[in-house]
Amino acid sequence: MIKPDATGAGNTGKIIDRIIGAGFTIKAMKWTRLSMDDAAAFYAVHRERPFFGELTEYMTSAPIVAAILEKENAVADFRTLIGATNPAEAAPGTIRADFAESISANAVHGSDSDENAAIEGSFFFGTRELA
Ligand code: FUP
Repeated sequence: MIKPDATGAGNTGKIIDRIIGAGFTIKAMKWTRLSMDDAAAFYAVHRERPFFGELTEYMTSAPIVAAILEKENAVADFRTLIGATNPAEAAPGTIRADFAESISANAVHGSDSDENAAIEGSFFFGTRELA
């Protein structure tokens, strides 16, 4: 997912370019906006965390781009491409180092396992939307 800070700053195209340049194939993609219910459901695992309110407010503040990406070793390679959650700790040249504003407004989201990638993919897309 490309998050509100990045869509709002006009960085969507540059980020998609980096993703394709790193060898990912786009299987599905959409520009949309999360409702509060959507954001709360997507981040349900974080609902007891102190930053949950700020996170859901932020995630609904502007449009996002949701995508399903394919690559050998996609989960690990995407996390390498985007860098650490906190952009201050993200390696130089990663998407978060170059585009993120803060730990919450951190430009992109990547699934943390194949299992969660399947769950998060079906949160946004139906089977007919897969290329
Ligand atoms: P990541 O897997 O890198 O997206 O990070 P997490 O799943 O740990 O966190 C999900 C989102 O919660 C982050 F993208 C931003 C937000 N977050 C905060 O706002 N503050 C924190 O201290 C940790 C995470």
